[in-house]
Amino acid sequence: MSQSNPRCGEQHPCTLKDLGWTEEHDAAFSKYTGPYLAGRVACRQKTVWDVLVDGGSVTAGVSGALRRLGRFPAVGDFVVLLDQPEAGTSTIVDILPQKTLFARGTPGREGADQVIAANIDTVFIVTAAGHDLNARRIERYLAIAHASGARPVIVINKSDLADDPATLAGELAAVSPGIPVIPISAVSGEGVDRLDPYLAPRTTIALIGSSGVGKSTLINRLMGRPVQDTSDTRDYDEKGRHTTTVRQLFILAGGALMIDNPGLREVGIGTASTGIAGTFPDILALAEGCRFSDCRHEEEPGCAVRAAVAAGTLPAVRLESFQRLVQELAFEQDKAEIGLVRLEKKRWKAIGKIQRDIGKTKGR
Ligand SMILES: Nc1nc2c(ncn2[C@@H]2O[C@H](COP(=O)(O)OP(=O)(O)OP(=O)(O)O)[C@@H](O)[C@H]2O)c(=O)[nH]1
Ligand SMILES: [Mg+2]
Repeated sequence: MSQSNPRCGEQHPCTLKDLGWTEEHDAAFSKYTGPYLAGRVACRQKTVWDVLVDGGSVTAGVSGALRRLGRFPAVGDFVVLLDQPEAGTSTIVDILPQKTLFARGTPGREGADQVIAANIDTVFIVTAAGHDLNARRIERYLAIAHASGARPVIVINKSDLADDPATLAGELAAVSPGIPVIPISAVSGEGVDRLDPYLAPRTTIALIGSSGVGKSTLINRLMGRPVQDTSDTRDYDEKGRHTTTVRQLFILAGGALMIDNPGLREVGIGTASTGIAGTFPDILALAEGCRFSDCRHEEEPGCAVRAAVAAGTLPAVRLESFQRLVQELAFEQDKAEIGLVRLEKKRWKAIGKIQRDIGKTKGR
């Protein structure tokens, strides 16, 4: 199958409700009367968006007002369209409130979290047996998944390549207390039915993970036909070869909605602290027993977390990982704050200039 077709939203038999529309959306949309349509963003192609509407799809641009505000819809967003069939155009004029917003920090950029997708119920963090399997990377993915408000599930793909998939699952379960860890093979189909409980109709699942772990292969299996290109990992170079280049939402036969994403190269922790709390509940529970409530688990006396490491009940690497991510979060939050201060300064400068201009006009 080729990805050359620029329109990626397909015709479909679904109603808005089938696409995940709820009573809250009804309430938010009720202020629009006239030639307005509601829909859900399936795909973004540079400057146009494919939007699924009742029974079909339209390609739309974004209104000047949204553009000026820097508000661009993400895949999964519910949007309001100004439909002008006579002019052959549709324009997105509003983005309805988001239930969850899945974003990742973009290292090196000032306080800008990059939105991956909106209104996600479940995130499948996909990894693969072999070199991709890395507990530390999974902790990062978990942190951004928890911060989004969506429920994370870890999927270990390519279990056909592992001698003992259960052992791999056990390794990852140790760094993800309370999170389901499911080994599957998207190629052979082994274990894929264990994903069924997360694929209820009208729920939205996002697939994230490195390039080449088999996200698109899994979508193709769940769709029952090849809707996405996949590529042999032998073609991948050091940086990974990114076969999927645009995010896209698919409607599975059972009625779930699934978003395929390009592989992520860097996973910044972002600026939300909730993610770390969700990812390290074991460390936070231990920290309750520390003598000082602001214990950093470094040199402080009476540290219950370091005591657990010394007793062998908490792996030292997990504490290191926690400390590294906390530091990174503090750095990202500082960066975001500095960015805000700069913006604020810019704003005051602009206001000052406007006031001077007004003063000059008055004097004329
Ligand atoms: N052995 C084995 N190979 C698999 C499995 N799933 C996917 N692959 C192979 O892994 C390669 C990469 O799969 P893709 O589905 O393109 O990976 P992706 O995660 O979508 O990659 P990007 O689009 O670059 O992010 C392909 O050659 C697949 O055939 C599996 O369960 N077992
Ligand atoms: Mg892909």
